[in-house]
Amino acid sequence: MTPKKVVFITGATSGFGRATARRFAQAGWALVLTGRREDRLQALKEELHDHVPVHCAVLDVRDAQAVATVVDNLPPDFGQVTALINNAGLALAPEGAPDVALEDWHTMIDTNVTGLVNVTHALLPRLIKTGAGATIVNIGSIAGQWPYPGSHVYGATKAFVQQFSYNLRCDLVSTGVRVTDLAPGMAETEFTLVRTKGNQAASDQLYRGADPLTAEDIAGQIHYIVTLPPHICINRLEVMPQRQAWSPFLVHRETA
Ligand code: NDP
Ligand code: 8X3
Repeated sequence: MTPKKVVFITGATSGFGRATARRFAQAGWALVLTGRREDRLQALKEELHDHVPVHCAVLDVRDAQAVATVVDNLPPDFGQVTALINNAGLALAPEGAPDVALEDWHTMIDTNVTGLVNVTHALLPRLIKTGAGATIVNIGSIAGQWPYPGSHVYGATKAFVQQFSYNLRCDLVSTGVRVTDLAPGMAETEFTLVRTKGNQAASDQLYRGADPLTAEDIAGQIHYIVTLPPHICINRLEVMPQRQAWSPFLVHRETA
């Protein structure tokens, strides 16, 4: 029997990551599911393991040693990774920069930049061994390209994701490994609940009437990117809900 292709997903306990696990399970891939919340990983494993092989690992991507240990200890059937979905991430502190706790800036950098780099570094040898058709999908954001008030360090971390993805492309061009910066716009997940530290009303208000993207929409885009013929690489894919668009430049006027 041909071994199943393996997808390694960070942040599989919620939102895009969980929907991506379900999408790849539908397509018959073996799943490596990681995240900090063990109960959610176990629930997802229960849901999917009758259909495809599932390996779960509790993992905080900020911890480079823990990342290396999880990767070093992948069971043999999950060892040859074809796709890495660098999805774990978060925004904090929607208020303006002067009012943000330094700790929140550090948490975003540690997760969205250091965490993504930790996982990429640990899995690169396995992806290169897989070669043609292997794919790294880094979840960036429209915030990495377009500034807006309250984005401060979050948007800056996603700008890092974009440039790191492009630079990786250059270094991996002879290996067959593809790299994509997938940059979603507004999508209804637990993202705003996390950003507002648990304010469900604020989250509901943001998405109300906006017909936002869903986690399943993004999972579908990830699956599309990863299953393209090996000679095609999407460098960056920016996806917004139809009802979201850019706004005019911000101008602060003195009052008379
Ligand atoms: P969710 O809050 O629903 O999911 C975030 C996931 O990241 C969770 O599974 C969480 O798992 C994981 N995570 C957070 N911190 C860590 C950590 N230190 N170590 C490991 N896992 C971690 O949000 P989304 O699904 O929306 O977000 C996924 C990605 O998409 C993020 O990178 C986000 O920046 C990006 N994005 C989101 C958009 C949106 O509008 N929703 C738009 C553009 C980009 P756990 O807490 O169990 O560790
Ligand atoms: C999340 C999308 O518009 O909140 O990355 O920055 S947005």
